[in-house]
Amino acid sequence: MIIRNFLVITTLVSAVFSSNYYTSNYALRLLFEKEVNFTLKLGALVEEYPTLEQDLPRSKTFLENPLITRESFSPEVINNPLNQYLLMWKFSHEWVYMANDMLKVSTKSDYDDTFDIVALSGEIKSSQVSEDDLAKAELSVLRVQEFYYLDPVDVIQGRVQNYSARSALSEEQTKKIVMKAKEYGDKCRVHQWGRAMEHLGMEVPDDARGVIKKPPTEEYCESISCSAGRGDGHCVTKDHYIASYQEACNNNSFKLKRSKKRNPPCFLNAIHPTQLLQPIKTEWISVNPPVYQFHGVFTHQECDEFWATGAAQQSRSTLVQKKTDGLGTTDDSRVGTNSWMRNADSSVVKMFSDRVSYATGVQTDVEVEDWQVASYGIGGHYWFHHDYLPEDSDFMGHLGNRLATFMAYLSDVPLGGATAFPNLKLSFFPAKGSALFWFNTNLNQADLPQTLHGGCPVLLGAKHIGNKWIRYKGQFLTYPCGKTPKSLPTLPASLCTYS
Ligand SMILES: O=C(O)CCC(=O)C(=O)O
Repeated sequence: MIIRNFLVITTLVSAVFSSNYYTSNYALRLLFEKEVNFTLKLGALVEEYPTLEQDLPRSKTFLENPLITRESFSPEVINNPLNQYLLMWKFSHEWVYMANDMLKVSTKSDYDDTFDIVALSGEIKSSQVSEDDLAKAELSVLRVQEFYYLDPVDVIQGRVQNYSARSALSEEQTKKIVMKAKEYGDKCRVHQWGRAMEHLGMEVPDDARGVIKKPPTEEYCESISCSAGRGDGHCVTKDHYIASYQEACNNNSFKLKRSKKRNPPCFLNAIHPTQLLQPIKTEWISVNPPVYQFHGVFTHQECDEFWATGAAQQSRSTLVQKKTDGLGTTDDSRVGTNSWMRNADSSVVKMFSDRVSYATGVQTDVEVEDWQVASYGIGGHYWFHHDYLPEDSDFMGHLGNRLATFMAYLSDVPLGGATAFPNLKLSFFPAKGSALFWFNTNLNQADLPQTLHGGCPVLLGAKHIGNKWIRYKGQFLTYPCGKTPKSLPTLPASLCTYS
């Protein structure tokens, strides 16, 4: 009895703390692993106590229809936003009911030695997904549906473009998503999803019927952005930036526009002996602000090792503030996790830093920020922003502003997840081992506002990146202060051979 009470208490305590699955690809992966393990454990219990199948009426469905099995465990399944939503639903509803039923039956006399039943019940409850967390996942589903112009009929039927989820959404789940849109005053989505429900023969929630009878106009729906806006579900007028950003993320009409004469593609010389056999291929994308793209800077294995070094320490990403109270703020304009690593942490981190130096000429040994390893959750994104720091930021310290950003893509992302620069009409889709490098300020630390950029919502896949922000202070050898107030940095000629 004492053990049982202890388990129930620890269960409740950890349930309180185990929220925020929706922001974390890593936590969701672990939750998928739990789905596999709990199903196996349940199967073993049913084998041990044959009467359990009657006493736990849900067990048959659980065993016959797990969301994932060892055999089906694959990136395509676990990184599908609808599977992630279905999993979160299961861990906020069905597994919880199952855990409660288990506790009840464990008191029956047929189960003398019920420690294993109680233990599994406790394990399940400690992984419980909170209603709040699930509500954010609903918002994420709405975000990708709106942002990538998905047909809600497809989404409800479990399709994300050409990828199928493990099952369709149920009527109850769809209703909750519609009600989430209603809660944020998003009439357009309520109408779109409500019509989709009708089309699929589902019962539309009462609260949505009015909107279906009196739909908002098409012009109105085109003029606003709700879940696709700042990502927090509130509708805003779609201004030039939002429209350009959404378009860049969808890569609809943005083609790399560059004059070959002014912007020759440039190929890196192998300036370091380790790069002799594999010089880093560099493209000069934009002069003002200076933006470069590097191809094949890191091997896939190096990317995996780098990500694995920072994966387990991930916590919710925060926004840079003027004043650093050490906590940072969180909101749904950034749905993801991150952790920080320095050269001394592991040889792979040092090797990444060295590679940044070979590719760009910056020094990465002293007076630099740590590496940020970031990852995104369901429909995870980072709303557009600048990387340079506000002038009065505490974070500026003695190192000066963030002269440049080096961003390494540690994974391929099958759908969505581009890095988009709305002002430059540019978007870059993640390719594992490639990197972007751009200057946030000129050589006199004046902000370059055209570097506005964001991480577009991930539609399908896991997006992991590594960011190295290069502060102004330690870079005077390669990037000395400019001759004129507007002098722009460029990669030193010694690093490039022009074709
Ligand atoms: O995820 C991206 O593509 C952009 C990330 C970014 O802007 C940042 O971490 O500051």
